[in-house]
Amino acid sequence: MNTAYLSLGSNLGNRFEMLQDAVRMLQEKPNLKVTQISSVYETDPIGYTEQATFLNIVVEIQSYLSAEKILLICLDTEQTLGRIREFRWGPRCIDLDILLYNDENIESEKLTVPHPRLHERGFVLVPLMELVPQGIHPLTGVSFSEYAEGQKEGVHVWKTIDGVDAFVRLES
Ligand code: A4P
Ligand code: MG
Repeated sequence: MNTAYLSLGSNLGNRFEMLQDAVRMLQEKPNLKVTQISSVYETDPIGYTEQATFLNIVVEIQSYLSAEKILLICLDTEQTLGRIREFRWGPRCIDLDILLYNDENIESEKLTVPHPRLHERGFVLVPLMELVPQGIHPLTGVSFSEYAEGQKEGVHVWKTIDGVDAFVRLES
């Protein structure tokens, strides 16, 4: 069994419903289980800053699928929910990234794991630390909490969540 962490973000349309729909779609996959979910955070945009604030979550999944297969599920979920890629780091109704896949280091044309920008983004680190408080970066050995120091500005709890099932049933 493999454990992976996915980052989900939305800053277009009904952001909360986008996250719910994406988690529901993940839950419906036969070979994959969503085992943990973070609080929902409202976060200032990073990269291209002239855009609306995001809602971000991190989920833990368990699956026998390869990281490449999980990436295909992420891309398929983005497409189904109607994501239009306009430009890099620009607004998106839903974005799913693989942060970690076990402690593996994967570098292929299509996939880089751990996610190359994981350690420099509060909107990823803060929710990830909720799920793995003692977590360390598998390549550098530095703890996520150490990386998160100084990167928590602009990352605020928007809604606390009481488990995956409660999350998908919440009224937006
Ligand atoms: N790819 C490679 N590695 C991965 C991975 N670990 N997970 C490839 C997912 N995909 C990976 O992705 C382009 C290609 O990256 C995929 O087809 C896959 O083959 P994309 O989603 O189209 O590109 P992107 O998301 O526009 O660019 P990028 O570089 O992934 O952006 P980031 O780093 O994800 O940043 N600010 C806030 N507050 N919250 C956010 O969620 N998100 C971004 C996007 C910028 N600023 C943000 C947020
Ligand atoms: Mg992405």
